[in-house]
Order: sequence, then structure tokens, then C-alpha cells
Amino acid sequence: MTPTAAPVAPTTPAATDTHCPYCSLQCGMRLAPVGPAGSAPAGPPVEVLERPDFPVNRGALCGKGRTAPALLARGARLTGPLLRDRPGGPLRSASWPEALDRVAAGLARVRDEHGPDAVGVFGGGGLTNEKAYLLGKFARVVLGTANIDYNGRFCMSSAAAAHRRAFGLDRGLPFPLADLPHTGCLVLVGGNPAETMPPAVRYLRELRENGGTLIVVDPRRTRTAELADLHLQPRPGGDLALALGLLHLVIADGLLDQDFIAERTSGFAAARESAMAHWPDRVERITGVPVHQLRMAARMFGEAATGMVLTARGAEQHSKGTDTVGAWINLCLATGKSGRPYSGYGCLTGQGNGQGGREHGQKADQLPGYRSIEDPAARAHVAAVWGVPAASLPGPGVSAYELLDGLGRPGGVKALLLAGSNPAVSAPNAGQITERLRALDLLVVADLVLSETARLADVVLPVTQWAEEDGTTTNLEGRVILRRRALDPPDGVRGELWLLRELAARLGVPDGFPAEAEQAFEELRRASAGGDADYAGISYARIAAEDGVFWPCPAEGHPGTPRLFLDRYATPDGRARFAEVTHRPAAEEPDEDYPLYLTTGRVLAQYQSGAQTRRVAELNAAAPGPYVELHPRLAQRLGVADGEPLAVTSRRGRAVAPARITEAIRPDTVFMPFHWAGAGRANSLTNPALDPVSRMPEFKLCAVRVERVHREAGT
Ligand SMILES: Nc1nc2c(c(=O)[nH]1)N[C@H]1C(S)=C(S)[C@@H](COP(=O)(O)OP(=O)(O)OC[C@H]3O[C@@H](n4cnc5c(=O)[nH]c(N)nc54)[C@H](O)[C@@H]3O)O[C@H]1N2
Ligand SMILES: Nc1nc2c(c(=O)[nH]1)N[C@H]1C(S)=C(S)[C@@H](COP(=O)(O)OP(=O)(O)OC[C@H]3O[C@@H](n4cnc5c(=O)[nH]c(N)nc54)[C@H](O)[C@@H]3O)O[C@H]1N2
Ligand code: SF4
Ligand SMILES: [Mo]
Repeated sequence: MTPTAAPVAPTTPAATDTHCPYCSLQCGMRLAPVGPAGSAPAGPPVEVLERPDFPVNRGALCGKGRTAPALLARGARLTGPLLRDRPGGPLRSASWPEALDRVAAGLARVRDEHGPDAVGVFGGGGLTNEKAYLLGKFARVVLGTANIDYNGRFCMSSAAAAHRRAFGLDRGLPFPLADLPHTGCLVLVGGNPAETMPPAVRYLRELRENGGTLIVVDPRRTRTAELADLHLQPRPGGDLALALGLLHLVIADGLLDQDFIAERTSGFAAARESAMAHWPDRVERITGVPVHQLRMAARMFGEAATGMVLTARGAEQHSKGTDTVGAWINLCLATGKSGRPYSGYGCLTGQGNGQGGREHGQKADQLPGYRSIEDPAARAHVAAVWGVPAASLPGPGVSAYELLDGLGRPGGVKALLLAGSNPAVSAPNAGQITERLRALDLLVVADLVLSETARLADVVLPVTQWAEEDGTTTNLEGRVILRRRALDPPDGVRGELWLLRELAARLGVPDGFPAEAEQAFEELRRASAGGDADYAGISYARIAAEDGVFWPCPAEGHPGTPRLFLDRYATPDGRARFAEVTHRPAAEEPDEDYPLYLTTGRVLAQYQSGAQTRRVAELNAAAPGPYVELHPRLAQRLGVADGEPLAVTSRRGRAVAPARITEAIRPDTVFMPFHWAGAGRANSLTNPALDPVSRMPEFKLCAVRVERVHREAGT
């Protein structure tokens, strides 16, 4: 036999260190190619390995992160542009030039006929800093529209607003997560990290091992509440009164830190007066939390030498979310648990780039670096970086829900470019928002998958994903991290920065839209320089070498700022400001017709609108569909058995999903996760009442009626 040449050994590309595409923990992970280079596997082209050296998650990942490569497979995602030739017609495949020409012509036509504000942009907190930055620039410079906002408005805008009001600066956590185990008492209000950020639960466990105490405030006895020393179980919407009641007791027990109040704060007199009007019996009546538990919580927090309060969406997604967060900040300030090591108030941000996404200009009222679009100096600085006259920059536009609700209406947006969100599932009052999306002259959606919103689009543009592109995100700690490109995208898929550059060129702006992420970041550094969220000293090389860099980082020699406010707050006088807040009811409280509270939230195995995770078999098996959580006493009153379909009706719509009976929830409240479309869509029910300051919708509370679904004979 003649010997045949041995096959050439395939060059196996090295593994790449990067980060998870999903939540704000931005867990470090390592991606390794599956199979030899050059082969085209039908399944995921890379596998996830642990990266124990990354400090935030130290190798731990949840199931969503571990299975994230599933969507990199060809069959799981969009691989070419789609467009619709006539309204109501089918989506068909198109080439990139045809799709881009169509988008540019459509945007230009609406802008010319109705003015620039008739063209809107809707972004997302999952987009990298580079994408968010250039999307904001695209809106202001290329389209000239004021109407750009993003889904972060639905996420943590209330905490952001309260942060700025109290501290003059908004960063999710003012300290690294690794500080948590060293505090004396941690109060977690409306957060369920055991399901929403599992690797972070380690810090709660370590806290208790170190002798610290954990108080969890949640209307449900969640997996997180199970870990607590004390679980307070208020009615939805009770957190504002609860915080005021705890401040009342802290004052009564003589646990104030008078020196801290005098030296580092302003406005205590009014905060004190409001707290005095929230005496324990009254707070028990409002919240349903018994007085003895209020006393226990006030003592635990007030007597601890150090303490932290963390809020998440349970406390914030209310029409009084900003004031609620303000009341919890008041409690921290009054007891001196802020502005010193192992103490402080923080917010658990949500999306992968929930933090950075709102710092660089996709929020209606902000320019890069967390600058106000109404501040003349800020406008001048950013306009100079962009090479345009400051006067050409539009003013502030409307907030996310208002933008969506105005689509297709007189004076509203008529053509919308949407990237990184799926509002047909995730917006409040989603039935109506779906109608508004349908009423547009032109809807353009950039996405990885054909989401429910993309299905409504006139043009769908398939973009690259986390592992196929470079980019930075800013995690919940304010740590700027770097995602690295680990593999090539399929043919037909393009980067979002390339897409913006192509559209800008077609709309008459050929320069200023780099398609390379690092180049975009270099411009972002300059645009943010001198702003609150100052990234001027951060570079890709530094991030890689230092496991991320905490902003503000104003110069290359600056070490970054892991801990904020230790010397002074970012207010003009350096003092933290107490908020003047008082209890008020929700926009809609239960009544005779709609006697129960509905609250909504998340489950471990699904992410957000589910557009991504509902396409991953392993996650779908773990969390296959919507349900309605209710207490056995309520179930008995309704005569409903576990698993039986239930109809939930609010003033806005109806949803049907199986009953899940559990003692873990209050008998006056039902809970639905919001990850699904169709009949079980929780957002068919939710109330779009907005917080007056943050414009956050009231996702966490509306009044509903719950009934058995009587099946017709023969079905
Ligand atoms: N598995 C998973 N993880 C995620 C996400 C996901 O979709 N799935 N999304 C990411 C994002 S963007 C976000 S914003 C975070 C959100 O993270 P979390 O805020 O932890 O998530 P939620 O489930 O929305 O809400 C937390 C808790 O608030 C409680 N709650 C409801 N109403 C009230 C109330 O009035 N007061 C109080 N005190 N509590 C209330 C709910 O019972 C729930 O247990 O999670 C991130 N991580
Ligand atoms: N009832 C109820 N509703 C809620 C909430 C609640 O607690 N209760 N929470 C709210 C909160 S906190 C949030 S954050 C929102 C989130 O809800 P959405 O804004 O709908 O967020 P996702 O479902 O993550 O949608 C992201 C979409 O962008 C796509 N995508 C991912 N990466 C990229 C990218 O780089 N570029 C582009 N172009 N697309 C990308 C995904 O495939 C997906 O279709 O939901 C809100 N809605
Ligand atoms: S906790 Fe968040 S960042 Fe970490 S693996 Fe899970 S989804 Fe990804
Ligand atoms: Mo979020």
C-alpha cells in the first residue's frame, strides 16, 4: 500500500476570554472552538469553559450563560436581511444593499415629510457601550431627532433618578460586589438574585458566614428570601412606607448617626418629619408587615456598625419608584451607612450593559459621559467631539413608554429604528404597544433572532452577537469590561457598527461612524472626558490587563474608582441630600372589580422577553411556559387546582396561564413571570402609569381579577 499523506493538523485557535451576553453581572467565561478549525458544526461552534480568575463570578455561571453559544449556531438565528414589500405582506429575504437602501430611503422620506422628530430610535441596555454611543450619535447627528430612548427606562431609571437626586451621581453599586460579605447588615429590597444573578449569591452566603445579617423584602418568599435572617413580606408597593417606618423606629430607638448627618448630609429635617408621620401601626396597616418585624428590622440595621441597602426592580418598577429608593437612601444616610467602607446604598442593575447603556447617550435626556442634553457646556463639549455645531443637537425627547405609545399618532414617531429590545413582549400594556408598532410607516428592527417585535418589522437587519464582535460593557459595579471576538459570524450577518456606518453614509454623513469597536471606544473616551461617567483613562489594553476598570477614570494614570463617595458626594456642596418623600398609593390599587394585586418578574432559566432564551432547548425544558403563582387560600376560594388554566384580567387586557399554587406568596397577590408572548403574556395586563421623575412604568403592581377558565364541553 502506498502511504497517504497524513492530514494536515488543523490549527486550533486558542480559547478566548470574554463575558456572558446576558445580565449585568457580566460573568467572565472562556470560549473554546468546538471541532477542528474550518469545520462547520451544525451545533454551537464554541463551548463555554470556566474562567476562575475573573473576580466577579470566580468561574461560576448560571444555565443561561453556559448555554449562550446555542444561539451562535446557524439554525438558531437570522442569517440574512428580511423585508416586506407591502404592509401586511410576508417578510422575504433581501440582500444587504437592498435592505439598507430601503431603510435609508424610508427614514429620509419620513424626516423630509414630517420633520426629524418623526423619526425615532429605540435602543437597549444589552448593547455594548460602543453601540449605545454610536446609536445616540446616529440619532442626534444623522437623523437630528430628539426622539431616542431605550429599554433601560423600564429597568433602573427610578434608582438612577434617586441616585442623582441624593448623591449627584448614578452608578449601580458604589462599591465592588466583593465588599458585600464585609458589611454588618444587608437589606435587599425587591431583588431575587438567587434567580436573577445566581453567581452573586455566594456573596450573600459569605456575608452570613462572616456573622453579618441579611434582610430580604419581597411579597414572595423567594429562593433569595430563604437565605435571609429576616424576610419582610409586604404588599406590592409597600416599600416606600416600609422605609419611612424603619426610619421612624431608628429615630425612636436613638440609632441616628448625628455626626454623619451634620457633617455629610443636607435636608434631614424634612425627612425626619415625614418619617415621624409613619408610625409603626400605620406602616403595618399600609404594608401588611407586622410591627414586631418592623422593630426587629430597624434594630438589626440600626445597631449594625456597617450596613448596606440594595434595591432591585421589585422596589423600583413603580409609579413611586424614585421616591421609594429615596426613602431607602434616607435610612442609610440617617444611620451613617453611606460614604464609608462597607456601607452604602446600591442598585442591582439588570441588563448586560444596563449601566453603560445609559451613560453614553441613548437616553432621551443624556449625552455621552452622563451629560445632560440641556446643559450648554455639555452640548458644546460633545458637539466639538462630533464636529458639528452645538446648536444642531436636538433637545431632550420623550421617555420609552411615551415614545412607544405615540408611534403612528399625530405628532408622534412615524419611522422607528429599534435595536436591542423586544417591546411587543416586554413593554407595559403590550397589547396596545403592539398596535402602535403596527401603525408605523416604517419599522426597522436590528436583532439576532426573529423576535416578536422583529416579526412586525418592515425591514429586519441581522446583526452579530457577543462572541462574534469586540465591545465593552459596564457591569453593575461600574466596572468596564471587555468582550472579545472569539469567532467569525455566519455569512449574511453584519456588525451593528458597520450597519450604522452604512446607514449614516446613505443619509449623507460619510464620516464619524467607525465600524471597529476599539475605534468607537477611543472616540467615546473623548466624548465622556470631563463628564460624570468619565472613561477618558480607560483603554482596551487596560481593561484586559486589570480585569476591568471602574469609572470614573479621568486619565490614563488614574487607578479607576471602585468605591465612590468616601470623601465627598458628587453634589455641588459635597453633601448627600435627604429626599423629601411620603407614602402614596399605587396608580391602581385593588378594588371590588379587580380585587387582587398582580406583580411580575423573572425566573432563573428565561431572560427578559425570552427572545433569546426561548430558543435554547435546555432552558425551555427548565422553564417551558408562563404561570400564575397564587396562595393555597386564594386557590381554594377560587376552586382552582394546581396546573389548571387561570384567566387573569386587568383594565388593559387578559392573560391565561396555568395556576401554580404555593405558600410562598401573599394571599392577596398573584405573580406572573413576563418572559412569554401569546396568551400568557403578563404585559397584556400591566399598567403603564409612569413615575413622574424617572418615567418608569408600574410593572410591579396592578389590580387584577383571577378566574377559572371554564372549558367548553368536548375540548
Ligand atoms: N434569570 C433571569 N435573570 C435576569 C433577568 C431575567 O430576565 N432572567 N433579567 C436581568 C434584568 S434586565 C434585571 S432588571 C434583573 C432584575 O432582577 P430582580 O429585580 O431580582 O428581578 P425581578 O424578578 O424582576 O424582581 C425581584 C423581586 O421583586 C419582587 N417584588 C415584586 N413586587 C414587589 C414590591 O412591590 N416590593 C418588593 N420589595 N418586591 C417586589 C418579586 O417578587 C421578585 O422576587 O435581572 C437580570 N437577571
Ligand atoms: N411585566 C414586566 N415587564 C418587564 C419587566 C418586569 O419586571 N415585568 N422588566 C423590564 C426590564 S427590567 C427590562 S430590562 C425589559 C427588557 O425587555 P426587552 O427590552 O424586550 O429586552 P430583551 O428581551 O433582552 O430583548 C433584547 C432583544 O435584543 C436582541 N439583542 C441582543 N443583543 C443584541 C445586540 O447586540 N444588538 C441588537 N440589535 N439586538 C440584540 C435580543 O435577541 C432580543 O430580541 O423588560 C421590562 N419589562
Ligand atoms: S448570572 Fe448573568 S452574567 Fe452570569 S452567567 Fe448568568 S446570565 Fe450570564
Ligand atoms: Mo432590566
